[in-house]
Amino acid sequence: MLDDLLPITVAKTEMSAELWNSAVRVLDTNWAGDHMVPSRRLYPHQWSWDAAFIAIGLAYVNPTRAWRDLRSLFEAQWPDGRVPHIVFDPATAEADYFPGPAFWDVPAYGARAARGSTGIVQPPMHAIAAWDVYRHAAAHGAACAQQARTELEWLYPRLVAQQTYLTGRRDLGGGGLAGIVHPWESGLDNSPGWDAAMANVPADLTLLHTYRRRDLDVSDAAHRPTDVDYARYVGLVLSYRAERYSDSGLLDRHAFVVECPAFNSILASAELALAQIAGELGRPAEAVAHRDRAERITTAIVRRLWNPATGMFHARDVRTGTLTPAHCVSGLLPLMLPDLPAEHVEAIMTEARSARFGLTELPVTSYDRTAPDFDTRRYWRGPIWINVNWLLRRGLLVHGFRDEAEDLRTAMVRLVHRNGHFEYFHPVTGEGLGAPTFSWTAALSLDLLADRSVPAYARAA
Ligand code: 2M8
Repeated sequence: MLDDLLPITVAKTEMSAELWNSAVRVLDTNWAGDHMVPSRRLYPHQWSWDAAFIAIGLAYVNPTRAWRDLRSLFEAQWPDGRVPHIVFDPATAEADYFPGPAFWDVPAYGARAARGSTGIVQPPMHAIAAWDVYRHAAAHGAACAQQARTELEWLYPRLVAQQTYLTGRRDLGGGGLAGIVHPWESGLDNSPGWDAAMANVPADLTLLHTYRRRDLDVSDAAHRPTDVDYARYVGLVLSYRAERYSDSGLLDRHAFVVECPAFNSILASAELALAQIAGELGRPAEAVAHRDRAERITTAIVRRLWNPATGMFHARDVRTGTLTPAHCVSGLLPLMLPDLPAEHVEAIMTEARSARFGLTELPVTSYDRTAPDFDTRRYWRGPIWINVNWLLRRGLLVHGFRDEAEDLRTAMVRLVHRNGHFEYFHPVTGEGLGAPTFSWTAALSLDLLADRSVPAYARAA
C-alpha cells in the first residue's frame, strides 16, 4: 500500500517507500497554514532558502503547497527587491525565537507587513526552485499545470527584482559579485570560511546580557555557535539596523563584507533558471540577458574567488581583499556552473575526491576533514548537510560526472533512511544531529528518490 504513494520514477523498494513516506510525514507536520517551518521547535518561522529547497520536494507530493510557500515568502519582498532571510509568523511568540521581529525592527512593507521580517537575505535558490516545481507540475494533471503557469508568471518579475538587488546594491566590492553582510546570509552560518573576516568584528559579550540566546534552550551548546560568535552576529545586525538596512556606503561602515563562492554560484545558477523561465514565458530577449549575466558572474567568481595555490574557491573578505585560507564545502559549489572552465572543474574534482572531502559511504562534509579545527558536531564546521550535497550533486551532473553523482545520491539516501530527517549528520558515524524532523532534508530526500537527471540548463542547453 505504501508503494502506491510512490511516483513511477521512484524505484519500488522497501527502503524508498519508507523514506518517501517518512519525508511526506515530516512535511505534513511542519506545514503551518501558508508556509513551511524548517522545524517546529528550533526554527518556528519561515526561512528563505529553506522555502526553496522545500518547494523542490513538495513539487512531487503537493505542488499547491510548494507555490503557496514561495508566494508567502515573496509577499514579504522589500521594495528594493531583497527577499528577507526570515519571514516571521505572528502566531509564534517573540520569546520563542531570538532574534525575533522586535529585535530586527524593519520598516513595514507591503501586504505582509504585519508578519515582520529580518533585513538580511539568504542565497537566492528560488528561481531554481520555481523552475523545478514548474517542470514537475504537469505530472499532476492539467489543473496543476495551469496553476504552475499562473504562479510562474507571478513570481518571474519578483525573482528578477531579487537578482537585481543582489547584483546591484549588493555588489559591494564592485567586482561583479554579491557581497554578504552577515554570516547568516550565507546559510552556512557558522562556517570556518568566515573566521578570518569575523576576527575583525568586535565581540561585545555584554550584548548577550541584553539579548538572550534562545537556540541554546532547544539545542545542545556543543552543536551551536559559541557566545563569542553569537555576540558578533548580534553586533552585526545592530550595525546594519542602525542605518535602516541601507546598503549605501556599507563597505566603509560595516565590519563584515564577504563574497561567498556558494552564494554567488547560486546567484549565477538562478540567472540560468531565469533564462529557462523567461523562455517559457515567451520573453526570448530577457532569456539572453539572463544567460549573459550568468556568464559574467561565473567569470567574476573565477577572477575573484579562485586560489591557484589551493586549487579551489574561497570566500573573499572584501574589506581586506584577502581570500580565507579555510577549505569549505562552499568552495566546491562553483561546480554547479556549466561555463566553469575545464581546468577549474578538474581542480574541484581533485579536491572533492581528496581526503579533505572525499566521498565515502557518507556524503561530503561541510568542512575539511583533515583540518585541526574540524568539529564533528558544531554546525557548519564539519557535519554533513543534505542541501549542500544536493547542490554538489547537481554540479556533478552538470559536468557529466554521472558515477560520482550516483554515488553521492545513494550516500545521501542511505544516510537519511538510516538516521532520520535530521538537520545535519555526524561526519564519521552518520548519527543525526540538530533538529530531528527537518523540512529541507525531507523535501530533498523526495527529490533524490525521484532521481531526475541533468538540469535543463546544463552545458548542452
Ligand atoms: C540556520 O540558521 C539560523 C539563522 O538563520 C540559525 O542558526 O538560527 C542555518 O542552517 C540556515 O542555513 C537555515 O536556513 C536556518 C533554518 O533552517 O538555520
